[in-house]
Amino acid sequence: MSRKAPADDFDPADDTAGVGVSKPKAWAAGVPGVTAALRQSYGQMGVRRTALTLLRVNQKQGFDCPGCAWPEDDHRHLAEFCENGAKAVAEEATTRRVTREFFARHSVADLAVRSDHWLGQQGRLTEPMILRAGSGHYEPVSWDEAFGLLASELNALDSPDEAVFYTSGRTSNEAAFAYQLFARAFGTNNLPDCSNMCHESSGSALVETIGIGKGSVLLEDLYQADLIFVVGQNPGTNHPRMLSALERAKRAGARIVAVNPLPEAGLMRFKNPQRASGVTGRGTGLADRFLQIRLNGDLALFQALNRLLLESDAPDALDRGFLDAHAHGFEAFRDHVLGLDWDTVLEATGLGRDEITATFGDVLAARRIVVCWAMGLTQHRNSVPTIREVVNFLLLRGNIGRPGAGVCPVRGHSNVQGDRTMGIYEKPAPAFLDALAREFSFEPPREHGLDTVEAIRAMRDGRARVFLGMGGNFVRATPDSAVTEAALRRCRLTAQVSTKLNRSHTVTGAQALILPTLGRTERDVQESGPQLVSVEDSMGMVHGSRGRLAPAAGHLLSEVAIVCRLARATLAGGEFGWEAMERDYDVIRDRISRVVPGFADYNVRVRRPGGFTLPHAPRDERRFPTATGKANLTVNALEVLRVPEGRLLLQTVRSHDQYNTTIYGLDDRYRGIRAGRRVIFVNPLDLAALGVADGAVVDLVSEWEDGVERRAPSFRVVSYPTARGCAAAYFPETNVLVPLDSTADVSNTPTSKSIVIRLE
Ligand SMILES: Nc1nc2c(c(=O)[nH]1)N[C@H]1C(S)=C(S)[C@@H](COP(=O)(O)OP(=O)(O)OC[C@H]3O[C@@H](n4cnc5c(=O)[nH]c(N)nc54)[C@H](O)[C@@H]3O)O[C@H]1N2
Ligand SMILES: Nc1nc2c(c(=O)[nH]1)N[C@H]1C(S)=C(S)[C@@H](COP(=O)(O)OP(=O)(O)OC[C@H]3O[C@@H](n4cnc5c(=O)[nH]c(N)nc54)[C@H](O)[C@@H]3O)O[C@H]1N2
Ligand SMILES: [Mo]
Repeated sequence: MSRKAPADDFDPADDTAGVGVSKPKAWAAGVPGVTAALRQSYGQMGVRRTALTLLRVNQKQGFDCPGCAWPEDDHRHLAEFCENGAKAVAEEATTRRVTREFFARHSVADLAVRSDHWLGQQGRLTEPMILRAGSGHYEPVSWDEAFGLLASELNALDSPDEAVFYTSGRTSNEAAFAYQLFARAFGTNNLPDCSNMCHESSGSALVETIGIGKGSVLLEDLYQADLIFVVGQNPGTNHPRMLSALERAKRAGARIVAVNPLPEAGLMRFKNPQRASGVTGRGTGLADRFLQIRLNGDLALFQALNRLLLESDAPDALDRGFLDAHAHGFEAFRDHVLGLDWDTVLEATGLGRDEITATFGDVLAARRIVVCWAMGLTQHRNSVPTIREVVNFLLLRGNIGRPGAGVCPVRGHSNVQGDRTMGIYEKPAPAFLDALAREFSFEPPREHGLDTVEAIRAMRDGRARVFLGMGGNFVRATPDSAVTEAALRRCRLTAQVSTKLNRSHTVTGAQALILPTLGRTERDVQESGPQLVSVEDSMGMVHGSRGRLAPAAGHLLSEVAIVCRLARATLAGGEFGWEAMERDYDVIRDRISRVVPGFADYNVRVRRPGGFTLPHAPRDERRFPTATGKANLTVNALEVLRVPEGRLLLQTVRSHDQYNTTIYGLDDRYRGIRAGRRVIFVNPLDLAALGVADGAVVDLVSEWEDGVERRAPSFRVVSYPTARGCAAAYFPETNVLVPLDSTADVSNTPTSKSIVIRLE
């Protein structure tokens, strides 16, 4: 075994040899969840601030939790937050500060070798900072000079398409709308976002099949469902409040089928901390059936269920009335699926035929079915066909557009769905651009812009030279870390609008800017008074969010103010009214209400308790605004992802102590990991076959068709009950292994859940 020097992002505390490993937990949440959250919060913000802050999360007069996009229930508990929501809030509401003295002490070169964990732990950014060309340190800069530099670099480009305007998914509707308007007024649709790496595959598949790229269920539908599939998702860690909804659905009679290579604790058993029995009792067994599928086996599974439905002689196996009235493409779909080969299905899924038949029994017994999914379905080469097959499955029994049934892609970032609704999209619809043109009397660019992967290529090749990040951590969230870092370094200027320090501030262009901004928990006061912002959750509900805490520092500007001032510095003329928008966000909402369908009376409705629900044609009226005018059944070729001898298929996942690239701590409690992140979970039978011992330290080497060897050094092997052949390790440490060009067909999402690797 060859040993490599540690990667430059090593956390001194994250010593591979010092990792603690114990048995994975069989249940999630409950008291340890709450105490873990409070401990973290007290450490970051003290006891009094913790109480004041956490009581405001997701309350009707409070702020939207920056944790995830799971919707709030109408009957809110006093403490409508979860362990990981509390950690997200504590991370933002921390009392620690990154000051100009900090940057004087730490050179950029010094910061560049710190771990993600260390960088995040330094606290909130407090004033705008500049890294001048040739300098090794960030130094303070006035807002005016910062905007002036960005404006002059933008205006010096040969074409507006040499600028990249990235967005992460925490940005409010108001800021997102202003930001896309600025990019388009400047002259480009280069608006990549985190969604390109996240649910883009869901959007692509859903737009084609049902005519709208959003989920079709509301919380009430879950409570009325007979059967709920949770596929490729780890809600115990990533959407903890979803567990309460699943528990309630179960009490109302739903069966739950979990489809996952890992027996995730939250799916197996859940103790609700907000009910007495959750503190003392055994909790609720959530999944009635657990299908331990192989990575990438889901297309085969759903196609097999579809074949069983087509062959069934149960009189109501298919909803003929629905198919005749609303579906297109039945014959071609049927002919394709009837040719499905069972051996291929069993190979791809790793499941027994009896398991699939038994699941089919659940399906036949259920009138109303919901399928929920997240990254386990979206980050593979064939993600779009897989999700299309899920839609086929639901359409066959008329499970879209009626209560208790539908598609439920569970979104990640708390406003990632809203940002897209507001026009953060590199491929805007012509109707959206027409409306924008009318409202603001200008000609927006029509050519499609760059998505995330294309933006990296453009910077790598010198075709894009100024990068602006509205939130997020571009350098760390993206694939092929070495390539991406080199790409960013080629830029003339990289600028980040951020709340916290992260790696993207340390891997810079010739010049760099840090533009510190308010977080969701903070008061946003402009000339007209305190402002309200709004967000859209995973189920298309829009509601207001008001921060209550004093801003982390006096110099912070809101994201809206940053965009409006940058626009005024950059653009000559135009009828945009940036000053009015910055002064009063009601002005932005008025303009949104005239551009984006579904937002009429925005300012009135956003102030109603609970907000309002956006229209969704398939859900509301069984209308499918697709190219055919109907719901499209699709033909999806099944190809088994075969891994060569001696290799494993690796998925990159989140631990319980992280929020994407923000590392809260080094534990992953449910999976039994303490004090370390450089671990790889492998099935014991695979370890035996590979001749690698549990506890061994190995390098992970990815193998891809381009022949380039990508290596992530020093991971401790953990024998773990994952599906055969399917390993798991945490991102972002493993992003270095994901080839830039290995992306999903159609959606161009990096294949972060299926990377062929060998252990060395
Ligand atoms: N606390 C916390 N909350 C978060 C986040 C966070 O980092 N921390 N991130 C937010 C964001 S942006 C997002 S997108 C969501 C992500 O939420 P998740 O999608 O739950 O996140 P992952 O950790 O990527 O987990 C993927 C899950 O899919 C399974 N899986 C992987 N490949 C396959 C497959 O081929 N088939 C099947 N059936 N299953 C598979 C994995 O075993 C794992 O359980 O969470 C959001 N919420
Ligand atoms: N290998 C692998 N890679 C992945 C994934 C995977 O599963 N595997 N998942 C992908 C997914 S699903 C996603 S969504 C992306 C995430 O990609 P990003 O959204 O780019 O990354 P985050 O880590 O969520 O961004 C964290 C940073 O956002 C800033 N921030 C936090 N709150 C605010 C705010 O209110 N305003 C502003 N302006 N900044 C703020 C902070 O500075 C913080 O450091 O990563 C993707 N990358
Ligand atoms: Mo995401």
